[in-house]
Amino acid sequence: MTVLGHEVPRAHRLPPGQTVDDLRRFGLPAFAARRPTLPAHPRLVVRVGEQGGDVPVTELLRGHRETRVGDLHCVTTWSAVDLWWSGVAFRVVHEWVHGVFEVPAAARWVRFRGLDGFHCCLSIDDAVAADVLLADRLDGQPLTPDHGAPIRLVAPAHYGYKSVKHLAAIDYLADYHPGPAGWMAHPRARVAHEERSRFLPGRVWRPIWRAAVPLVRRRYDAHG
Ligand SMILES: Nc1nc2c(c(=O)[nH]1)N[C@H]1C(S)=C(S)[C@@H](COP(=O)(O)O)O[C@H]1N2
Ligand SMILES: [Mo]
Repeated sequence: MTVLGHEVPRAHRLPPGQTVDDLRRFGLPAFAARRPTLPAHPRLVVRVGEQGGDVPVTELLRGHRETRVGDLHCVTTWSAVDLWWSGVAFRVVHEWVHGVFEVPAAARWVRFRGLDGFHCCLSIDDAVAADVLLADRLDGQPLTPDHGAPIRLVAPAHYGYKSVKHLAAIDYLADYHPGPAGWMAHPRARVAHEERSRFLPGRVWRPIWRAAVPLVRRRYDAHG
């Protein structure tokens, strides 16, 4: 990015409390050992109350592919920047769901579930933002198992735990469900507002989460 002809250093565009690092496989420590068996072709199941079925995700990817640059901001204060994700906007999937099922007005949350059992909710309002993608490619290559193959959610305006890897199912729900991240996850988790976790202000969480990084890295390195 240039402003008045001067290149703005990347770090100056980071959200509060973040520093740049490389993209490496990461997540909750309990999920480091969970390497799900991956299907060759993505399958995405949707549930809306008692209704449900398969989302034609391969067709939607074919017809609505877009490529966007987006950063991944982990709550533990590292950010991987300038990642080129390619996939279909969640809002395209959301419109397809509305065309096929009766979605009650009370369903204000969508839960994203991964093949490893991890899951997390976004409010519908946050999920339909233009930059929320179901991505199957990163930097021009098919997603690797490390980074969420066959498809993952990418929600760059929210902390990394919302960007669920190995996406298998989406559920329309009336209530927020914290999932395995529990109190560590914030219902909205907007990086611009530093909504890292519940109970304490984001800046208070910074050193606490930063101190956890070496331990989590060791767990993930042990499961290559
Ligand atoms: N299925 C699944 N998705 C997940 C996680 C996980 O453990 N399982 N961890 C989350 C967290 S906390 C982060 S920071 C990012 C890390 O993405 P990466 O492994 O591509 O670096 O994935 C998120 N999505
Ligand atoms: Mo994270």
